[in-house]
Amino acid sequence: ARERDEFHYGTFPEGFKWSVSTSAYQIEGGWNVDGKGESIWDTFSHTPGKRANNETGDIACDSYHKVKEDVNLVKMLGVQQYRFSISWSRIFPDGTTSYVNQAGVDYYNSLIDSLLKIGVEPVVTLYHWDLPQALEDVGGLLNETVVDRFNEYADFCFKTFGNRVKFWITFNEPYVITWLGYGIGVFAPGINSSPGEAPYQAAHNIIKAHAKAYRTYKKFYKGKQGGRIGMTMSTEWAEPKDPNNPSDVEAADRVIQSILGWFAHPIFKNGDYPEVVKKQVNERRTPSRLPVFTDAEKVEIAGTADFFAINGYTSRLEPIPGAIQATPDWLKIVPWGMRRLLNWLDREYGHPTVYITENGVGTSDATVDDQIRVNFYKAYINEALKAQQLDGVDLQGYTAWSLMDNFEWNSGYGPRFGLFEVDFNDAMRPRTPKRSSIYYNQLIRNNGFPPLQRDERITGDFP
Ligand code: PNW
Repeated sequence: ARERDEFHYGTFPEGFKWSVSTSAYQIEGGWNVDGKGESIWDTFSHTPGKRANNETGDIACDSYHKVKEDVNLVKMLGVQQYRFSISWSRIFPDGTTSYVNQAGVDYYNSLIDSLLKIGVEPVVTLYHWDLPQALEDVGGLLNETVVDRFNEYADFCFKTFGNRVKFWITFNEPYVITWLGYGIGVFAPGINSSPGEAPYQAAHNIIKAHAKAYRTYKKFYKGKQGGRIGMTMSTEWAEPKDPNNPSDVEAADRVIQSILGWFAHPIFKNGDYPEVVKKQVNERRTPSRLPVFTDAEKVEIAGTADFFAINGYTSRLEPIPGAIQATPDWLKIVPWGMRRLLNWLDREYGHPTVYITENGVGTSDATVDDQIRVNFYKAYINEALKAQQLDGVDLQGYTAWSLMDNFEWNSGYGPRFGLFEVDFNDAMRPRTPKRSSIYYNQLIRNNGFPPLQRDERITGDFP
């Protein structure tokens, strides 16, 4: 059927950015050393019963002590970029600028400098879910003052690292932050809100904080530093049950609008939530849980991204014929969903420049013989190539999640997403290349799938 397209041979345009990603809490460890303040993930993971096997990120991959090792892995892959995140409370232990923890600044300086030395461009996420606990204590993302606190933190990072960092991401996946953290409470800070106004309030403040930091960068740094800044958003692809039935298409569209459009519409369009989302939320409950932007805020928010950064892993509509269940539970392997998602946002947001800032698959064991991940990357990246070459999506970069096995949030160390295996039973946390790291390196050297590779067909049985 339509989803079983031919494999497409071809290469990405010159200058395409291959990248690989991690986040601070998932890899750094060193949760209480050298003056670092606690974050909501420290608190959450120290609360019994919140994660699989009560595992924590206290040590994780011990990356705080392993700059050299990590940079060497990045080098082995041959990527042009490395996307990592800064731990806010490692820099500002109580979340405010009242005290700078120099050891934290030193750590990121050394990471950035080591990357530049091997010719790899740092891509820095400012917020990958680890809010300083001190800010949570005064209401966290639900308190509007977080907008100014985030802006001050971002300003400091631009000032301190911006002479070397030219690619900034404000927030990682606000949808996941808001629903998992403030709606159903399975992620930090574990707020289970009913009737569910908290996710909307948190989202509102995230969008304002993002916009304020963008404006700060543009006004004070962009001119002399010449970098770019955006927000990483995520969604599953929602496939209409019957693509020829307009009401099915509309229903699937609503799903994407309420996950991705919730954030992308204000930023890429008119500074406000999508009409379908407003209608849906406003109708469901009175008074509405959806906060309202003032006209001045709309003006400040609209147009605050220099590129569209998207994380894509999976697709839904029960059941997608041929979808393969992977690890974790929510991840079903549907490579063609990536192509459709890229096309959807290309059309919806007026042909933006797009970077895939995460894509990957977990396995339930630590094996380095990870043929399933090889097949996954091959199939998903090939669909991304089709979107770029056949459909004209302005895709300029692709990022694999993740550089190495790490703390997979409330699933602990069960799901393994790494291109490198990490032995969490060994105090030295040794890293070992998996088969997929060798494959990814080869793909990067080829810049895709040149026709020469014709004999090398997908052997897996992905849809
Ligand atoms: C991402 N979904 O989250 C995060 O950015 C990473 O920190 C995380 O390790 C990675 O995915 C793997 O889980 C997502 O339901 C969580 O489609 C859920 C979804 C997507 C991304």
